[in-house]
Amino acid sequence: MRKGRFITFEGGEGAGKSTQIRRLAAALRAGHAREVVVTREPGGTPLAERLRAIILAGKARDLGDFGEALLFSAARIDHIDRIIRPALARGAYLLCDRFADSTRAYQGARGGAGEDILATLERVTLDGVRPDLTFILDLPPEIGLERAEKRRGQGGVDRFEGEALAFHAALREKFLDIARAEPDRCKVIDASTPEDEVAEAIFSACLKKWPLPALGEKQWA
Ligand code: T5A
Repeated sequence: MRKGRFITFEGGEGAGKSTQIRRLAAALRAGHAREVVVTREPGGTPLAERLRAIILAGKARDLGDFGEALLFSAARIDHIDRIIRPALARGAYLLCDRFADSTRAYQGARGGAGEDILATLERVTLDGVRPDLTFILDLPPEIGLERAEKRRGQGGVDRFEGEALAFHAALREKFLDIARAEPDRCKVIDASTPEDEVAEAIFSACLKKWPLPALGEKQWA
């Protein structure tokens, strides 16, 4: 029976997901007794990491939005089977950098793969494994792309960073649409504020969802 807590982080490029996952994982590990698992998509297993390398190098671009959605979903199925489902069954906090909402947003942003077909693909792929809480890190795409560029240094852009600004603006709207459609699961966080403020907003939302037991107890059960 599933006992764990599944938290996903979503948003556009350079929104600060990896930074905030590191911070939340450290806070959870310091203060609480549950196991904490940090993982990412596409990736998280050897096979899914191989698919990640192919997709982010742009080698599957010619398949189009739906073809790329199939590859992300294939990677996700392996990730769910080998990492996510077992960790949740052990009772872990599972923090995942991107998940199914990224397919809805990125592969849905251009409208080439219809919403209905992406929803059907998602249902089959997830097979009932859905996040308990999703943070949508929201910021203007210009800021996110600039952050991603600074961090990248001399390296080249990947498959999606290289898309036009209009694509990144459409993505932002897609993520906000998802949050509006599922307000109980999704919390929109203003990611344009300093790192500490973003971390505080995320931690508060976790505490609201899973209140701490009496002060002094180590376990955030
Ligand atoms: N994709 C993925 C799909 O198209 N469909 C899918 O189904 C899935 C799962 C993955 C790509 O694949 C696409 C989406 C992506 O394009 P990736 O390398 O994992 O590629 O790319 P991202 O997930 O976008 O990760 P990034 O590393 O680019 O961004 P993060 O993790 O959001 O940002 P982070 O934490 O690395 O921060 C970026 C920089 O900003 C600074 C950090 O120090 C860092 O230098 N920063 C801040 N600066 C100022 N203020 C703050 N509050 C800051 N927070 C972080």
